[in-house]
Amino acid sequence: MGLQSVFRAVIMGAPGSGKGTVSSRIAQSFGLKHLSSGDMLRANIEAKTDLGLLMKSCIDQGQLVPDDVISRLILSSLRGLEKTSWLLDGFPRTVAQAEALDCVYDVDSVINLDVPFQTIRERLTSRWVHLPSGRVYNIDFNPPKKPGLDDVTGEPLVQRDDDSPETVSRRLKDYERQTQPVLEYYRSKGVLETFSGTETNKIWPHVHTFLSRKIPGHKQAMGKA
Ligand code: G5P
Ligand code: MG
Repeated sequence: MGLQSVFRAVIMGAPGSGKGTVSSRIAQSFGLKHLSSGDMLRANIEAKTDLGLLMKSCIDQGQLVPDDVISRLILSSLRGLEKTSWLLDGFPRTVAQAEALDCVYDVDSVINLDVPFQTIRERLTSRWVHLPSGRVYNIDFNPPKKPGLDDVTGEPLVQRDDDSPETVSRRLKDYERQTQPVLEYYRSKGVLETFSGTETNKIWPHVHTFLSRKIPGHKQAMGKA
């Protein structure tokens, strides 16, 4: 546990395992600041920043961006948040990134969403996103109120360029090769907590109970939970 009542967490899981969906529930229930590396990169692409222009083809093809680029982006966005509880989603994704984060912050808990790859393949083909906010929809699971439009702004939803079936396969392979070692890294530090299942609504209560116990000031908030 960090000093004072600051809580620092990471959410991990394969592409499409529900990190974004669960993160927004965590942010809402526990007030952690949610920082998604993918949302930040996509915002840079949308805004046509130098970084976005350089990284677009890499991301569209489902390849990881270089460790130093993403580590700098995330660590600089954490600057000034020393007294804020946060949740990192999508970072770290390689052992080198985990080590870069370790230089600056101790992580209190790592939540690992363990969802079968077949389930993931089905989900990602029916995902729609509102790029400016990162809000995520799914035609079967959480459809927008009006087809094709964001619930809050009414702006159009799009499909991510990296959600085509071939690109999803590549992302899943990269995940096995580059990101699973990060799970080992955190397991050996004793901070890894794995939640397995095929449905977010069934996984979520377990994550909620776990965090209720972990987060300072939330211990008794929900009774036994
Ligand atoms: P991202 O943006 O970090 P991924 O690939 O890690 O991308 P992604 O695709 O954003 O992860 P997620 O956040 O884990 O998936 O999942 P989600 O969006 O919440 O849920 C997926 C879909 O399933 C949604 O449509 C949701 O509504 C639906 N869903 C959720 N639960 C259920 C359920 O129970 N049932 C059903 N039916 N549906 C459900 O990274 C993108 C790229 O950025 C670069 C890389 O190029 C990466 O490929 N990048 C990095 N590169 C290097 N290092 C890093 N640290 C990087 N971070 C990003
Ligand atoms: Mg996501």
